[in-house]
Amino acid sequence: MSRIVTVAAAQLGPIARDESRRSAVRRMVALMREAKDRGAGLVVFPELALTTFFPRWYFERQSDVDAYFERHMPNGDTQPLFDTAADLGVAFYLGYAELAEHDGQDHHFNTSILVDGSGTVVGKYRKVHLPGHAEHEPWRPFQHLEKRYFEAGDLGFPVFDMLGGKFGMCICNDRRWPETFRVMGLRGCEMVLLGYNTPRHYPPAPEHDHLQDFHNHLVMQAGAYQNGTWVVGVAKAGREEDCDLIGGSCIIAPTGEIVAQAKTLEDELVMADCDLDRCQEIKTNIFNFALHREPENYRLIVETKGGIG
Ligand code: CDT
Repeated sequence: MSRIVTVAAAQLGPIARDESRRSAVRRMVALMREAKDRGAGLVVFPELALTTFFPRWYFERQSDVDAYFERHMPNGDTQPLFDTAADLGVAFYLGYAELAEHDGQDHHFNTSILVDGSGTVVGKYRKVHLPGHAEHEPWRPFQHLEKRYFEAGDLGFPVFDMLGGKFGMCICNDRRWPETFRVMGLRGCEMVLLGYNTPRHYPPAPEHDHLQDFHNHLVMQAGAYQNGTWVVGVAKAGREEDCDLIGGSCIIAPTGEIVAQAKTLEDELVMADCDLDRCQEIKTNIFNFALHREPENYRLIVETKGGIG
């Protein structure tokens, strides 16, 4: 049986601070319909795809932060995504800010879900690597307050069976950490779906601004090759509220090669036919884990956080 999944990386252009969720969802539904017309079975949207990237602002009142979060998924605003998926028989990945309640306490996560072609949630991931800072730093031209507004994810890096293959998820900064891909690789992942919002300007090290696109592809291509998995990286791109976000959404083969890439910084579909069986080219050869890994020598990776050097 063929295991070719036609994937659409559904890049979004900027979402303004005053743009409603309904409007963002309308844009995503349009992309989903176009993707289906072009043969897609899976559509991948960016990180925090329902609103502007709100961690760029410091909010004193928690209620102003909570306004960007979803207490339920689906909800009235996002139901059209689920209905369209079921209508078209298309699966999707969606990034959003999740407000979960456990034991009477609110918990805030930067979350993604995997929804199958019947509109059913089949997997959830909560961002593990939260970048940026926890306190207001007025010297910055814009804030990156993910460490203030979110808790680190508590679900690890699971993989899910769907469309005849094994799918994993991660979110933006997670892609810079090889452990992210390796844990999913060890679970046999065949396609990693990931959304991102990456400003071109990095205030603590502006000398790296010109390397943002290079680093974006470097880490995703390495993650794909070193684990023999497809990687679908999807940006929210363009000038969003005076902050330039890189684009570069792409689909990467298990060999590490980019097979399709965005040409714009706007709403755009990037499509590829991805043969999941191609993962074996790498998984049974150069990165045959069972044959070549030496985990006894990697203990330090889980025994220390900051290093000992
Ligand atoms: N959204 C996200 O994780 N963005 C970070 C920006 C750099 S750290 C401030 C990223 O790793 O792309």
